[in-house]
Amino acid sequence: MAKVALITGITGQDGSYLSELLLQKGYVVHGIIRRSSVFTTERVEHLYQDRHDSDVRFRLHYGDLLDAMCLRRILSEVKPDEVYNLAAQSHVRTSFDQPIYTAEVVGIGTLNLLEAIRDYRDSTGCEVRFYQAASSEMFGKAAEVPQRETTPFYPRSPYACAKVHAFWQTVNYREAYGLFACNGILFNHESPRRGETFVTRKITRAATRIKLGLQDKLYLGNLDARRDWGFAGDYVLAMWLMLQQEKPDDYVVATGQSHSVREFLAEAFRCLGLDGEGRVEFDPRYLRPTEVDVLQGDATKAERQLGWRPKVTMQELCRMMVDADMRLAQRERTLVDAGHDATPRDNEAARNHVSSAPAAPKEAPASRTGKRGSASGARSK
Ligand code: NAP
Ligand code: F7E
Repeated sequence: MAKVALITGITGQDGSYLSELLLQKGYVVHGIIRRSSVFTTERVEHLYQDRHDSDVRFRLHYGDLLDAMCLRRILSEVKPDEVYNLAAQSHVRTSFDQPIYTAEVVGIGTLNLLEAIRDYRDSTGCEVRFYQAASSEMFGKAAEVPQRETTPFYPRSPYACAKVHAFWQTVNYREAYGLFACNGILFNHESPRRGETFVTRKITRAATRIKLGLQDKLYLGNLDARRDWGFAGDYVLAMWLMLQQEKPDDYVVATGQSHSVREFLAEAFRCLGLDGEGRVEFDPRYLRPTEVDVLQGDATKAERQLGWRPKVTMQELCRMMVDADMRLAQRERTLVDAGHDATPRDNEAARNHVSSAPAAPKEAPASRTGKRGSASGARSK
């Protein structure tokens, strides 16, 4: 019998790569998606199967981590062997604007899911393995470099505080109820599918548009922050490996190398043969009230126990993202050259996930226009 997996956050970057991996391994994959007035399934569109087809191995269910009842219903419908909890309000800067919502989704949402799994197991006798998407952000103002499983947490954002809560709930369900529950403490991982408001993608998107004359400038915050950037496609394998072990445990997943935002920026411009002079400007609105200066992971335990190793370097990752974004920019250039508006006003507003009504004046979609003062603040965090 094929194994059954349930993924929350299936429409996100990691959800899409994990779905691909599990389908390749012969799993039946179920995912939870939120109802939205616009399509959010772009990253998993290529995996979609019509329900009327025979041998459907990829299914989506409406739900939300905040809706505990529906999580229970979905569990009893799907009967999963493995649950991967990837859903989150995952943007650190946004978590300062929406701390309570972030804490509810990331913290209480995880608890809702753990409770639903415990009840499902106790009432059916079916064992379920649980993966929690923990984060290197939990190390925050880190006590040591590199950070490993034993490094104390010192969270520096509402997002990180909520992830610490979810981490310990996961450990507690393992110890209190014998649930097979693992925390993957993943360091930053990126890809061409990365959300456009995270710094790597914001840079590769802007640099390629600058190259093709579609944009003048890029506005960024703290260029000195250092991150351990890996490739999301490598990291989802570590998630799966954790749930295949004899015993549940927590693991750091990282490349072991850290680079500054400035270095990533220089690499992206170098890939394009672009001179960054005068193209990048500082905007204090992208600073965080409390910053995490250096994240660099030590994944020795994952290598020793899971046999996991990262395959893609920061330079290769940057090249991969630049190449993918260049294809998007070329498409946009072609439309513009043919006299079309490549980003019609209505579509642009929808893509920004903001109202096109004149909301409170926040920050400009700087990564697009290089101008300030528009109402599309949510775009370019
Ligand atoms: P992402 O691209 O931001 O995806 C987040 C997913 O969560 C989306 O599918 C989103 O759905 C869904 N979601 C948000 N709120 C939800 C709710 N209330 N109920 C159900 N689903 C909800 O994140 P990612 O980069 O793939 O990361 C996956 C997980 O790993 C997250 O938990 C993140 O915090 C964690 N993490 C990420 C990194 C990283 O570097 N990428 C590192 C460490 C940990 P919509 O499409 O509807 O918005
Ligand atoms: O910022 C700096 C910013 O938003 C990286 C999430 O997946 O990884 C991610 O969180 C760094 C920070 O990612 C801009 O201040 C400068 O120091 O790409 P980011 P993040 O905050 O590290 C962790 C592991 C997660 O768990 C999260 O879910 O870049 N930075 N200028 C900027 N960042 C952004 N977004 N935009 C800027 O303009």
